[in-house]
Amino acid sequence: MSQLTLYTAEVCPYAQRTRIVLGEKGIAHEQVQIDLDDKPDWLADLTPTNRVPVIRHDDFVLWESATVNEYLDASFPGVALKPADERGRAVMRNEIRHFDNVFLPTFYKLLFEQNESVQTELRQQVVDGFEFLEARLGEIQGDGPYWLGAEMSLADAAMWPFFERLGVFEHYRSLVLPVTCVRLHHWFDAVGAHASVHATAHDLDYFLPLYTNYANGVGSGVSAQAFRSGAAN
Ligand SMILES: N[C@@H](CCC(=O)N[C@@H](CS)C(=O)NCC(=O)O)C(=O)O
Repeated sequence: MSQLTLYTAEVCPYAQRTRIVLGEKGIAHEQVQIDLDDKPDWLADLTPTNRVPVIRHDDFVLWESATVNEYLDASFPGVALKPADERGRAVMRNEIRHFDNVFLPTFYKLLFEQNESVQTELRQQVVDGFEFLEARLGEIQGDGPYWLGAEMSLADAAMWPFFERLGVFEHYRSLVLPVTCVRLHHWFDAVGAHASVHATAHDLDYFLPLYTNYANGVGSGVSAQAFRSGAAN
């Protein structure tokens, strides 16, 4: 029987991606919680990124949520969380890549930004980003309701946790997902209805105090440094 350990943090949306995949596939594992404000020294020995999520599968250690999730999906039985054909898988990877490298940096820069007129510009850029994603869904989703169509995939697991935190952005930065983004609204509800996703979810009261530092621009971890400068994590 193989042993699987997930190094995670409850607040972390990237680790949440992996928890969704573990839940959706019903993979037995243990979780080790990492305090992101007081990371253990051994985390840097486990992963050069010094970030969660990390998994240890027997003697194999792997980090980076997108890579971890592909590995878990390919290595364990259960529902397949990727398209059956190579083209579909390539599209899925590009959707996640765009989200991580283009959408998220602006999204988080808005949360860190303290200057109100810059916030106004960034808020518009994020709304443009939502509209881009909405248009993208129109091109690839068909009748949905998932990102890639009728089946849940790693793309849903990758994006849902960040949309779950939208209330934080509304509270601190008056950002809302436009009502015209009908596909995105439906998608969020459909993915959130999965038991595996629901099991990882929290309400706004949980998130708001945890994001105060980011909203005040003072987060000091490696993630905060990256997002404050508008980089990807
Ligand atoms: N690209 C990474 C990002 C992971 C990440 O940024 N994790 C954050 C927590 S949400 C972290 O561990 N940060 C450590 C720190 O801020 O010191 C992934 O997809 O796994």
